[in-house]
Amino acid sequence: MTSRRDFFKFAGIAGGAVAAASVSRVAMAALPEPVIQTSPDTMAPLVPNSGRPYNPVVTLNGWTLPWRMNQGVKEFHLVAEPVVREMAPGFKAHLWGYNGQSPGPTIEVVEGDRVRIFVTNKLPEHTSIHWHGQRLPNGMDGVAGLNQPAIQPGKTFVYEFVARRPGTFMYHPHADEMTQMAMGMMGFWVTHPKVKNPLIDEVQRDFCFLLNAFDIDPGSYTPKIMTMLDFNLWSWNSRIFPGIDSLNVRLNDKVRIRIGNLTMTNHPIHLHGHEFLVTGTDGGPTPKSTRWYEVTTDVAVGQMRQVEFLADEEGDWAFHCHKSHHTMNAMGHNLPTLIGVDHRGLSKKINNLIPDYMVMGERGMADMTEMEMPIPDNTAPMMTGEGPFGSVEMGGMFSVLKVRRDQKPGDYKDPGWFKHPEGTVAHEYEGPLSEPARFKAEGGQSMPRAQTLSQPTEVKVRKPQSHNGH
Ligand SMILES: [Cu+2]
Repeated sequence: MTSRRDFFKFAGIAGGAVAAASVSRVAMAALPEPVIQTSPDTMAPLVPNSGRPYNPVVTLNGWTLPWRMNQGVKEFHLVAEPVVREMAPGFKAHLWGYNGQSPGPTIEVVEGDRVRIFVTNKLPEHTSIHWHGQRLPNGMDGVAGLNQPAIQPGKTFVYEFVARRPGTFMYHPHADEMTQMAMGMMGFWVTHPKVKNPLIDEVQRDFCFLLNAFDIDPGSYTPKIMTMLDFNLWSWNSRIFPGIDSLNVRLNDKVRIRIGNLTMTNHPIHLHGHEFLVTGTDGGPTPKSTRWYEVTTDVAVGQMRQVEFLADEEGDWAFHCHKSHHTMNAMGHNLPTLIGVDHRGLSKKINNLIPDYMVMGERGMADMTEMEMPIPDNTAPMMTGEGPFGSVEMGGMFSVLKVRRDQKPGDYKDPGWFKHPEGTVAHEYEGPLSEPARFKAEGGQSMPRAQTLSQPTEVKVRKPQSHNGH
């Protein structure tokens, strides 16, 4: 979670860039020093110290790339390279990314800025970068083979264009794309408006993250790059719950969240406790007449959505993808449904023959979070996360919006769990119970049950006999 410690870490990085920018003219002629980040923490927003002012974004479990001004041009240096990403505490993945992380750093500029981006390729194969959604000269669009030659290993290319329209963008390779995106190569891009724009509101909190997905076998470190659809890790900025930081805001803050989808399926992103408006897409701000309130918005493949709301309800509000298998981590899922099948005693007997055997899901899957199940090293638990009331039983694309009355303006620190006002938490009913009345009819009126079926059908489960008489 964000802390002052993180802020100072970040300040250190930004300081490095400032130092690089204030050295000699000789250095100015050369490439900007690449800034590398190896921590997966959410870094404090990078307040611009040169160029036009703007209200910076916060990248969930990520950071913004510092730049240097070179005769009015904002210069950035991206390094495509293998990285180690901690996807959740205790689980590390060997990915490809930019400047030490997957995703790469967020690039923030202002509408009208001339931007020069140096891209150094330290991968074992060629690459390129496509600036998804930007208006730019065709030769800067980054499709290897179509708009430029691919960047060979060891080479550095320069992209240069004017950030012509404000909005929410992303960048990713357009060379051996399936491999390079499956390995985690992508990043966020925000272009802030130059002047007050009637379609772009000022907000107190502005968050951004990319939806991404990986297929990493339990116990291994490297994604399977041939996977087309059946990914087993659903992540935000290459982090999975409980590794995704909470979004911490002050009560009555206006909040914007920018989301881009670089997975191979759609994600209905759902916020509890508030209604939001979709105020922007990858095409720019949405006209006001097209906006309506929702609590879930679908972000399709290759799309970006910008949602905004007033955080006017205190509490810890779940924020997640609504596909339930996207809020779980890797598991063996070729399993029959065993709800209702009584296995008591059975696993013990099988264990004598196969020591690691276990039966899953006979009373639902919630048990799995409490079982002491041996899992291979470097594996994220399937469903986990300790909340104030017990296991949250989630994984993957899940986080929490924390709305607090006493959060300071501009403070992104995790305030801890919500302290509920007396009498506002669901609790066990302890009064008298009566038998529920059951409606007796078999089926509806329109399709009466066939008279010939005299005996109800039941699925018989054959259980092995045990010595102690189960
Ligand atoms: Cu999803």
